[in-house]
Amino acid sequence: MICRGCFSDALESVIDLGHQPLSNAYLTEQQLNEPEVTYPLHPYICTQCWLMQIDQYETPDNIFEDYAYFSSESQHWLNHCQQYVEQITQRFNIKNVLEVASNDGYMLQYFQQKGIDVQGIDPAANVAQVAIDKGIPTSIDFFGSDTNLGKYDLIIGNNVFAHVPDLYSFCDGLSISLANKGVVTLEFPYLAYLIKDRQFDTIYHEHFSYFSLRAVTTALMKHGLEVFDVEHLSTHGGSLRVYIGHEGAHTHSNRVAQLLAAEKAGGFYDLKLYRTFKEEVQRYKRVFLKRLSDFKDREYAKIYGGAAFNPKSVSIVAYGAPAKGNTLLNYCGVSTEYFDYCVDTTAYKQGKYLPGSHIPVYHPDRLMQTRPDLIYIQPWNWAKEITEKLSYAQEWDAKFLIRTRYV
Ligand code: DWN
Repeated sequence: MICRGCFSDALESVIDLGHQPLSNAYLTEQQLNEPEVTYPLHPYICTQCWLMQIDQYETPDNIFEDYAYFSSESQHWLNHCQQYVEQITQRFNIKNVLEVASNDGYMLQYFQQKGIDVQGIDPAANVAQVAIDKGIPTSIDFFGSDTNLGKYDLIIGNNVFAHVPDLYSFCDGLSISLANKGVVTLEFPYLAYLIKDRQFDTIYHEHFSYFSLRAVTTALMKHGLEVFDVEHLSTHGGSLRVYIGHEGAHTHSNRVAQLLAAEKAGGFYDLKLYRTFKEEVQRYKRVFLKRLSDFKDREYAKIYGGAAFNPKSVSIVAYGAPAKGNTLLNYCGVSTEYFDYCVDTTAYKQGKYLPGSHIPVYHPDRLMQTRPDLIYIQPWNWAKEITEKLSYAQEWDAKFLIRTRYV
C-alpha cells in the first residue's frame, strides 16, 4: 500500500477495526441466507503528508452503483446548504456551478432557484435520478481527469473528497474544470475531530481518506491548486470547508497558516497521538458494551426484581441506520441480542437488514407500536434534530443513548 496523497510508502497502522461488510450494504431478507463479503477495515497514517487512509478493496462502481444515502433526509443539512449558497454567492461572482457528488439535488436546487446555471455529476444512478426528476442536469459518472463538462466559476464537493480512491485524478479534474478565477469548496469530516472525539465509527470502506489540512494541501499542489481559506463546520461530527483556487488566483486568508500551525501544535504530525487514539477506541468499545449490558440487566432486575427468567426483557432499539452505525456495531460485535430492531426515515433502507449485525430496519412509526425502553441514536451527528423528532417517546419514559451517554 502506498499513500494515495503523496505516494510515499511511509504508512503506519492506526487501528485494526476487523473485517467488516461495506457499511452501506443493507441486506434483503433473501440475502440473510447467503454469504456476506467482509473486507479488512484498517486505517493507516502516512508519516509524510499525514493523510489517514484505508486500502481499496472494492471498486467505487460496486460501492456507489446502488447507493443508500440520500442527502435530503436531514432538514438540518438542507438548512446548512441554503446558508452556504447565500454566503458563497455574496462572496464570489458566480455564473455557473458544478457539484461533484451532487446526490439527489439537495444543494444545486438552491443555486437553480437563484437563476444560476447548474450541473451535477454523481455515479449513483438511483440517487442522481431523483435530481434529474427535479430538473437538475446531472451526469451519471465519476469525476476526474477525463470529466469534460466545461469550465466553472464554482465547483462544490461536499463529503466526496474522502470517497475518492484516486485523489490524483480527482484533483486533476478540479484543475481542468475550474475557471481561471474560479473557486472550489470542499467539505469533509476533519481528521482532528475524528481523532480527538474518537469518531472511529466514521471509518468505513467508502471513506478511503481522512484529511488533515496538511494532507489536503499536499494532494492539491501537484495540480497547481492551493487552499486560500478554510472554515470549521459542525456538520458530520466536525468538518472543514476549504476554499481552493489556481495558484496565485486568490488572496490567502491567515486562517490557513493558523490551522496548519494548530495541527502541528496539536500533535497531528506525531505518531503518539494515533497510538493514544487506538487505546481510546478500544476503551470506547468496552464502555459501550457495558452501557448496553447494564441497561438490559439493571433495568431487567429493577422491573423483574431478580425474578426467574421472564420472556419480556428490556427492549433496546436503534434509531437511524447510518453507515457509521454499522462500523460501530460490527466493531463491537453486537446485534439482535441487544437490539430488537432499527428504524430509519430512508425508504430505501426500510424492510432491509443492517450489514453484519442483520438487525431489521423499519419505518420510525414502529417506535409508537412497541414503545422501547432504550433508543440508541446511531447518527449522533444529527442527535439534536432526531431527539426533537422523538419527543413523543417521553410518553413511555424511553431513555436515549447517544454514543455512550444516557440522555
Ligand atoms: O460521507 C457520508 C456521510 C456524509 O453520510 C456518506 N459516506 C454516507 C453518509 O454517512 P452516514 O450514513 O453515517 O450519514 P448520516 O447522515 O449520519 O446518516 C443518517 C441516517 O439517519 C440516514 O440513514 C438517515 C437517517 N435519519 C433518520 O432516520 N431520521 C436521519 C435523520 C436526520 C432523521 O431525522
